Amino acid sequence: MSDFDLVIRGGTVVTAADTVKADVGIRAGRIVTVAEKVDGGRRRIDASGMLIMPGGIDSHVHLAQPAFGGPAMADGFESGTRSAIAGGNTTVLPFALQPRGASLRTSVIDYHKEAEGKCYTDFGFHLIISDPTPSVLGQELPALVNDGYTSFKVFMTYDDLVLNDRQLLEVFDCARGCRALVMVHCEGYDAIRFMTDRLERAGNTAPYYHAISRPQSVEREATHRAISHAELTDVPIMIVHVSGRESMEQIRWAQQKGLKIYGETCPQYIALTADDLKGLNMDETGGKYVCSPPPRDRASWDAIWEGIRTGVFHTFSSDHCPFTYGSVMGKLNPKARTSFRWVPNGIPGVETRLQILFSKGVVEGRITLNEFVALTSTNHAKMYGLYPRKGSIAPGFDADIVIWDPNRKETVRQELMHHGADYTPYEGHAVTGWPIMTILRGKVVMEEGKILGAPGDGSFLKRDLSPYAARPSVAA
Ligand code: DUC
Ligand code: ZN
Ligand code: ZN
Repeated sequence: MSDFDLVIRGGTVVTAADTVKADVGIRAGRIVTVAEKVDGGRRRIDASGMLIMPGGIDSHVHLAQPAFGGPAMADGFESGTRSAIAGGNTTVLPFALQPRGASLRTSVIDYHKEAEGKCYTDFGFHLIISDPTPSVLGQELPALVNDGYTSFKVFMTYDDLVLNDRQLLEVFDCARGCRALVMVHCEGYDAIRFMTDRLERAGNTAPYYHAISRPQSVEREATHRAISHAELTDVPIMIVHVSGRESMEQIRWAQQKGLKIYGETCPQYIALTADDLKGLNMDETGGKYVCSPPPRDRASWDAIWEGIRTGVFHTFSSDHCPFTYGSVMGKLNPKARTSFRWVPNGIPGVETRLQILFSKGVVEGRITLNEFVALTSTNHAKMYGLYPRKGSIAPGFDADIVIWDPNRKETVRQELMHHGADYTPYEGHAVTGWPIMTILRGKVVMEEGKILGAPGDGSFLKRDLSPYAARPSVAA
């Protein structure tokens, strides 16, 4: 008679710290034991030759976000989290967005209604603050942080979202007081508008010019400005979706000065380039790759790897932000055909994040297995207040596990995907390493690409304060 619900046998357990041959015993959704040999188990899984890793935590995904009159996102909570488990993830953190003029609390309540009963993964919410009124900063935000929404994102570009410098400073100052972690989208609004207007006047409207309209200098300037504001207000910030050397070096410079500046990067910055935006022949197929910041060039891939290997970046997220390509409701909407300005920004990626990093990172010898786990799971849990519940394989942690075949060779293809988009920007990319089973709190929810979980399996995660956010000052 066994007292384990599930035992995973014969595999190699990989955490951010260790790589050991061990069995894992699971009871009531939690890991109970990790030992050389675990007997029994109502269900046993033979993981010989496989890696047993913490389920992926993707701390940067966009699902069911308001469209502001533009095309709707291709993924709501159901298809987005289905895609996530197919890609070996067990937790996602999407964004509850406050439209201007709306209450932050109401935006969160509405977002919960969207998610209710639909999620295949566990999930928490970051907030997006677009309207930092005195009541938002004075009451709503601190109350929401207290309720487990302990991080939020602000934007330095986009008509509907951009905050000016004074607003950024007020928001950072508020984050310091309520100990929230701030994520910053660093691209300069005025520079992008100037470039966009100029390109359009010259008739350069193809999707490729999206990349020309927001070069690395625009990202670097905004990154530096965000860092300076963080220094002035003495608050830690996370610079998200860093695309290349210029911004990476700003973050490194700040870290070397002793500032608490954290960095995130994404698959598109090690696997795509601006040339992908040219499409087949400087045509609209380039719209498939339009995201912000845009993919750069191969030298930028090297810079991103330098940042990953030297610890400038703490998290590797997908920035999953999917739109359909072939329908008039997505990347090819009638307005988008007139200029890159109107092509919705964002690409799908939650299902291919782990494979791309594993392949280019572990298989090609740039990072260790343990660094892979840190970058895709553990650091996300630590950064966003989910540790020690999520993000490792040890007694007491939720039994969120991906069983990974390190030798499986696949070619990424749309027909393998479970997302709501009608394409993957990684079509044709050859990878080595593939998730063969995803386990959410002890339940097998994906096996060999087959979805066994159900919408509603996923629970909302009220998150702790991030240990990386502002700390209370120590009395002298
Ligand atoms: N920023 C994101 O974080 N995601 C998609 C588009 C964007 O600008
Ligand atoms: Zn962003
Ligand atoms: Zn994003």
